[in-house]
Amino acid sequence: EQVDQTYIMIKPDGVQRGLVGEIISRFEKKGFKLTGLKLFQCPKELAEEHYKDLQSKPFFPKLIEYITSGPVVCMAWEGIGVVASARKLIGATNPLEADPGTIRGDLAVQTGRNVVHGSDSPENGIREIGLWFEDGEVCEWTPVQEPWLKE
Ligand code: DAT
Ligand code: MG
Repeated sequence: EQVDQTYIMIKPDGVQRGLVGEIISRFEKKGFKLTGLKLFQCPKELAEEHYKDLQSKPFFPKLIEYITSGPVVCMAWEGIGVVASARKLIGATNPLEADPGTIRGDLAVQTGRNVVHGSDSPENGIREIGLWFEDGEVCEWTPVQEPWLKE
């Protein structure tokens, strides 16, 4: 199976609401490998680059304001099928449409305050990790639990 990388980010509302531990736990407990982690105040230019595909949307200025409104938690996660699986753990973009049991379904109510980001493809996972992390900030390591997660 193909090992992928995804960029997961706890947005400023998740940090302010004290949900950092709760959100990290969900990916940890699932069995994915954390390879990068930092608290970071995002500059406007980086937020704009990250969301450049949404540039023409009417909500773009508010989205940039939101993402830069306080520190975010930047994470890189690795695993088989991690991109699609993380999107399932996160739930639908609109938290009112997100299934119970998902992060947005359990912890949020508005699209504009949906607490977490997850890459939408393996290519974007690599692109976004490259955007948000400097060289040397992503670690290669082998968790002791690995033989108990994969046969
Ligand atoms: P996702 O974060 O589920 O990948 P997306 O990539 O389509 O969703 O949009 C990125 C973010 O932009 C999303 O998390 C919240 C914001 N957003 C998307 N659609 C929106 C809308 N119709 N109104 C306000 N904000 C929106
Ligand atoms: Mg997206």
